[in-house]
Amino acid sequence: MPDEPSVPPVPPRPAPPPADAGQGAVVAERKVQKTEPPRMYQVVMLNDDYTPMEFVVMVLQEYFQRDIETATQIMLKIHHEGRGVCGVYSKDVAATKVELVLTAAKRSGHPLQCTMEAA
Ligand code: TYC
Repeated sequence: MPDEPSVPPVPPRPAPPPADAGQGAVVAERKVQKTEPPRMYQVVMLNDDYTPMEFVVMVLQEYFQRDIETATQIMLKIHHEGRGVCGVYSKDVAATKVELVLTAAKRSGHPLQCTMEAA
């Protein structure tokens, strides 16, 4: 008796269906849209020895829409800990707020510094 092949022959694959599924129309595959939420940035204010506390509270009220109590708490936190978060915003808004604060500080002759960092 002749040797049997140990692996049976592989049958040919059926041809893939035509892209138009035989209907004369190409159907786009539905893909789940994944839109990442925009990256957020925190505006951080830094302590210094010269900017008056009242000016910092005014800045927090004016540019970060904080009420006087919250503004005072944030200012004191910065005063004691060296830095504090004024708010969290999209990139453009955070950059604009940093500019506004630095401009206001410079105009008033205070060395107040603030910056933005990825939240
Ligand atoms: N340390 C300042 C003072 O004693 C007050 C101050 C608070 C300054 C917060 C800057 O971001 C600041 N007058």
